[in-house]
Amino acid sequence: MPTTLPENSLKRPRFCGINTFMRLPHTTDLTGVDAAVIGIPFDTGSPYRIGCRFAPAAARAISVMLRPYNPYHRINVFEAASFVDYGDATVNPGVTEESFALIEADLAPIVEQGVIPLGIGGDHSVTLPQLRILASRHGALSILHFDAHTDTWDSYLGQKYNAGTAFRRGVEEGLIDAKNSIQIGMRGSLFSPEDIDQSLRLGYEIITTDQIYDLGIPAVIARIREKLGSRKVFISFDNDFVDPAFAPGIQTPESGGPTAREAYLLLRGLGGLNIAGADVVELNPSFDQSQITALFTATVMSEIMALIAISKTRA
Ligand SMILES: [Mn+2]
Repeated sequence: MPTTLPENSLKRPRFCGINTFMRLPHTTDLTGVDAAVIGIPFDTGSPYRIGCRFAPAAARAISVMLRPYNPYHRINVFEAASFVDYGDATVNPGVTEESFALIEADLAPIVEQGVIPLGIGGDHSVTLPQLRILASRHGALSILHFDAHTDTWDSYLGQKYNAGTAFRRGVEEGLIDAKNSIQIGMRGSLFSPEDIDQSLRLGYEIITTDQIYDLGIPAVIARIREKLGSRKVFISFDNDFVDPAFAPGIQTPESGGPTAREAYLLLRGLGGLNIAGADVVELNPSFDQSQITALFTATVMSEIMALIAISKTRA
C-alpha cells in the first residue's frame, strides 16, 4: 500500500485544509512515487484569453470533490499506485523562453527519478518544455493530443513559442514521433485548410470531431490503441476538445464539440497505454462559471491517473 494516500474525506471534510490535488500529500520527496501532479501556471503563450496561470489553483480547489475509487476501472487509484502533488513549476510571466527553461528545470527531478509528471497548465505552450525534459530521458514520444486545434502553426502573430505552435516545435526538435502520434478533436472555422494539412505533412494522424461521431467512440478507441500500441505516450489534453458548454472557462473556445462524458469514455478506453507523461491545459478560471471547467480539468486528470494505476497493477 503506498504511503501517499490522500486525506480521507470521510474522516475530515473535503473543505478543511489547504487544497492539494485530490487531497494528495504535497511533497517533493519522490521515494516510491509513480506519478507526480505539477502545476505549470504559465499563460504568456495565450493568443486569446489570458489567465490560465490561475488554473492549477482552481483545479486543486475543486479536485477535492473527486473520490479515490474509479468505478469504471474498478480500482482504488491511490492504493494501486503512488501519487503526490509536487506543487507548481516556477515561471516568469511575460518571458516565454526563460519560463520554458524554468519549467524544464523543475520537472527534471521528477523525470530523472523515473516518475511520471502530470502537468496542469497553463496554456498549451507549456507542453513543449515538458516534452523537452521527457524526450531527454525517453527519446521522441508518441503523442495523443486532444484538442479542437492542431497547434502546429509555424508562428502565431510572429511568435515561435506559444499555445499554437508546440506540436510543430516538438517535431522539429525531435521530441515528438509524429508518425506514431494522433491528434483528435479538430473542428471549427480555420484560417485556411493549411491548419489541418500542416499537421498531416508533419506526419500526424488526425481524427476530427466529425470523424469521432462518424466512426463512433469504440472504433476511435481501437484506432488509438492500434496506433500507439506499447509506445511511450504523452497524453496532452486541451480543455477546448469539449464543447464550451462543458468547458466555458478556457483560452480559445470552439463551438460544436464533444461532451464531457464522451471525453471520459474515450479516456476510459485507454487502459494499458504506456504513459510517460500527461498534461491537461488551457483552463482559464477567469472565464469559468461555477467551477465547471475546473471540475472537468480535474476529472480528466483523475481519469489519466486511473490509467496509470491500471498499468502499475498490471506491471
Ligand atoms: Mn491546444
